[in-house]
Amino acid sequence: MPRPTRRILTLATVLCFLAAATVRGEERVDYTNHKLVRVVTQSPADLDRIRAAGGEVLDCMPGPGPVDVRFAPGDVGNLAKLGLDYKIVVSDLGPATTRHLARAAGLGPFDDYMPLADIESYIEGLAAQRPDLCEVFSIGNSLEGRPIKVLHITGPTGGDKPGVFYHGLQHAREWITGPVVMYIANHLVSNYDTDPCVHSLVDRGHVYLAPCVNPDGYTYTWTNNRLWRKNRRNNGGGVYGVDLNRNWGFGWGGEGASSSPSEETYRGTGPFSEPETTVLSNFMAAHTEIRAYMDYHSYSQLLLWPFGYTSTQAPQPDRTTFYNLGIEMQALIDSVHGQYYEAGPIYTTIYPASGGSVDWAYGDQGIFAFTIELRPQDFFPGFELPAEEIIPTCEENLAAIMALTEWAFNDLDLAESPGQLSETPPGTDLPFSVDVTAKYGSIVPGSVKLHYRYDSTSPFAEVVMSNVIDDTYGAYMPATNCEAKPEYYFSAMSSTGQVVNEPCGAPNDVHTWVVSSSQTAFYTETFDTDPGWTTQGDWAYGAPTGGGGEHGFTDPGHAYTGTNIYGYNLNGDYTNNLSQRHLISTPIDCTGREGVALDYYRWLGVEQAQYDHAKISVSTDGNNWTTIWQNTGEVTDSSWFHHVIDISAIADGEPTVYLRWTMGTTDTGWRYCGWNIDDVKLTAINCTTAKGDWNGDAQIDATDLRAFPPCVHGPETLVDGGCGVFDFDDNATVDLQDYAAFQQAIAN
Ligand code: 0X9
Ligand code: ZN
Repeated sequence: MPRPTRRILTLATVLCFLAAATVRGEERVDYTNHKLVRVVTQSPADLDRIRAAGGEVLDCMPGPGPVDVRFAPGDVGNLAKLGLDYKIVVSDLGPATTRHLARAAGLGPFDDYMPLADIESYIEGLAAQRPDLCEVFSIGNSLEGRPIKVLHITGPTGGDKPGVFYHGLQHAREWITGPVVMYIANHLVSNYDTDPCVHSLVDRGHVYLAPCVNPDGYTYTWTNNRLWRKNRRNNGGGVYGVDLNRNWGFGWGGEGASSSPSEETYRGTGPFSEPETTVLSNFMAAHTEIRAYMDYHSYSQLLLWPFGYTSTQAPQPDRTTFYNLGIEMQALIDSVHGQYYEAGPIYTTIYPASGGSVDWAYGDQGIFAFTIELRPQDFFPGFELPAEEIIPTCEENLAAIMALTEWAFNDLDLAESPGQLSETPPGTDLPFSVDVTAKYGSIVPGSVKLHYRYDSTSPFAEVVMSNVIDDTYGAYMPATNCEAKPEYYFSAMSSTGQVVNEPCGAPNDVHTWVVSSSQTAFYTETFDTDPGWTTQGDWAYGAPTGGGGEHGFTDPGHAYTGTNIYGYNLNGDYTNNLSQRHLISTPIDCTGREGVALDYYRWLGVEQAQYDHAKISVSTDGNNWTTIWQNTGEVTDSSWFHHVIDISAIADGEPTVYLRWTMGTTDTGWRYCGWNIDDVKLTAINCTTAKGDWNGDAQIDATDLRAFPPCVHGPETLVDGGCGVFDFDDNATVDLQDYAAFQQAIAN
């Protein structure tokens, strides 16, 4: 099913700036025993009646149909008198608004939300842990005089380096945004020594992270009003707060911002009227190395880029860059926990909003600026995302922000060309290609290189890649045999002097290549004669008769090949209330086999997996079984189906391998035709390379001779590289004793 467009939902949820009580806000707001009620309205007049009964309509565009309403305890009694259908969704809104009292001790940093002091201690703790990589400093003070703290992370290498700036909590109630920034900090610091890509990123640039840029507002959400959004400017008349994300000086005062101090989107008295936006913009303007920016918000799962003040988009080529980065991040987020974040420019994807930080960062400073609205998708739970979702939200967003950071820190973009092969047969050259584009400077001619080796213990060889077409560069790695385990990476140099590797952790992280011939059968059982396998229950050897089919289809009327098969009840359906009944093969010898796969034909009928079961398992001793396949839904084959299952993890190299097909258990109703199986094979990678045939081309000649000296002078002991073909005397070392035999082989 294609993804539904979330546009309408989004507008309905995010536009809603919640309770009027949250706007003025000096008093302590506590919703203990207030109820969230879903009331089904018939007409606009019903909305007025709900309000008259004391209900606060929370939907932004309430129409006829279900509407979310908050009722104070004293007003709940009025609900029944309205004569409308309703359901109490949350019986006590109190815990969410008073939860700051409840943070348990002994929790991990991402197990629950943290007050400001703990957030600051957390980043200061990281800096204390790795003073060689980190420092925490204040970039200036908030209105009430709280420091706005930034964690600066970079490796010890000097020189001019690019930077990125990511922050949370510009909007005070959007609590999930703080942990997301802290999580990025922890990832970079904790994995610097162990993850080659993190190490190289941290060395190559400045990462500036500020978990909380609105410390006054955030403090207020813990002490007074969980749903406070703005800063704490006293606007007079008992009205507080400027929406910091309407106060930035690019397109200030335009659409989607309010001039009214009591509104949630109040823009302030002028651009940068607030110390928080002034301090942040001064910091960004001073740090001209900053290339990318992320302003985390919540909620509604959106990934946004400029502009917010106008429907006009960024000019080319930046528009395409925003789009490409945006959809790459969107895909990465989706890949972690399957969460969909809609992506697009602010104005058209969420709503017009002027005076936002990303408009200024890009429009004024030329920084590639994004804003992500984090989880959840919907109004409920809205800003009060449950603590259990902190870590998943952090995880999915880490993937995206790492990609943005890598993009920002690389002067060149290198991407292995799409449609790349990763497997070739022996005896053919291995083709590689990479797309290289310059973002800063230009590509140094002749600097695009393929680095390769035939096994993980040899040094890398390098070849200059030639420009094939447009941005694509290609090169070949000379053919090898299928004992080789090729590894490779790409590199290129920018005229700025920066060398960029792909993958980013190279040479410690590399791509691999498989040299292999196709799978070939080493065991074949066509059931033309009775193989004498063990059968239980109604498992039988013989000719199928096309019976059964109470549900699904009947049994087959004929074998896949020949006359006979194994089937569970050759003449009809399996029975109800069945316990497990097995068909077990005789042992099969897989000694010396690699990449073993089960390859057979099936005709199976079985009910959905919560009712009836069919499975296949494998054993190396006939006692301990590993399931390799089971039905996950209803299966209704109406013809012979070719079924191939990789069993290499269990079967490779094993002297006795047993195969087992199981019928059952089944429940009390609905019978299907069950298992029918024919033409069972085990296949393995066919890789026999003659001794001396280095490149696997079936000739032993001068080409192979060239590879001999590195194999002798290279690693002493052969692990699994391609040099094994020169080990004529099989003593696990290629040496001069082998040379005589090799010369003999060339001569023949
Ligand atoms: O309205 C906002 O400021 C953001 N949504 S939120 O619900 N978190 O308040 C959207 C920000 C869009 N960005 C800019 N206008 N720069
Ligand atoms: Zn926000």
